[in-house]
Amino acid sequence: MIEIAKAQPFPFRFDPASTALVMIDFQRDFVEEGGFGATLGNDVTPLRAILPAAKRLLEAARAAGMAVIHTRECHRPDLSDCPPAKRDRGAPSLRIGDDGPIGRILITDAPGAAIVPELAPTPGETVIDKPGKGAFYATGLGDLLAEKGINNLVFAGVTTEVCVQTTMREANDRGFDCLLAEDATESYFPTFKAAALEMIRAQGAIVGWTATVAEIVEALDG
Ligand code: C5J
Repeated sequence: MIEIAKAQPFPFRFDPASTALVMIDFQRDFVEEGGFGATLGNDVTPLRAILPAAKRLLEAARAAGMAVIHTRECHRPDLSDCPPAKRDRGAPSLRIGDDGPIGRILITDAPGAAIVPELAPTPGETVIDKPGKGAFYATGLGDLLAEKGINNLVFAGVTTEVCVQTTMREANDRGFDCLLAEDATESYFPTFKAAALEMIRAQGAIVGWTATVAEIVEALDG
């Protein structure tokens, strides 16, 4: 067992052998110009800025022997897993499945759906493609974690209040103890990120814990 003493709202204890790092949607579509996030009118610069911290966390988790799981929000090329209710919202000019500057928006085999090279999965790491915001909906993630005997999850990813928070809440309901790396997650909206972090750790860690990458890495290295 190791402990992150400075985690909020109180120390977070975990065994790396039964903990997975979940890297949520570090895809070109969210962090690059021309991708899904940018087509919705967002500035992607803040999301790009966290990539070094996310890389540091990823490398520390790998070195500690933790399981690493990456997720991607994306849809089948025929859009059969994309409800019209999802596709019809957002930017009217460029919708999910349309051809954009880095390929079809949020489509499985399009260049924009790829995980950014800095955080690319290694051959042994699992990549979960998810049609929803949460990583448990319509995926094999729950079964995979059960097979691996995982009971704690450390999260990084984008965006904080959408896919990261949704997945963390789902995980919390399923009985996982969850920690979010504060500086390895980002939102297009600074106030949304701040509120999400507060919501997660409020009321005695009602959804989970938060800690900085430095605090997590220090605990893993120690
Ligand atoms: C969004 C995500 N923001 N990965 N997706 O639509 O958070």
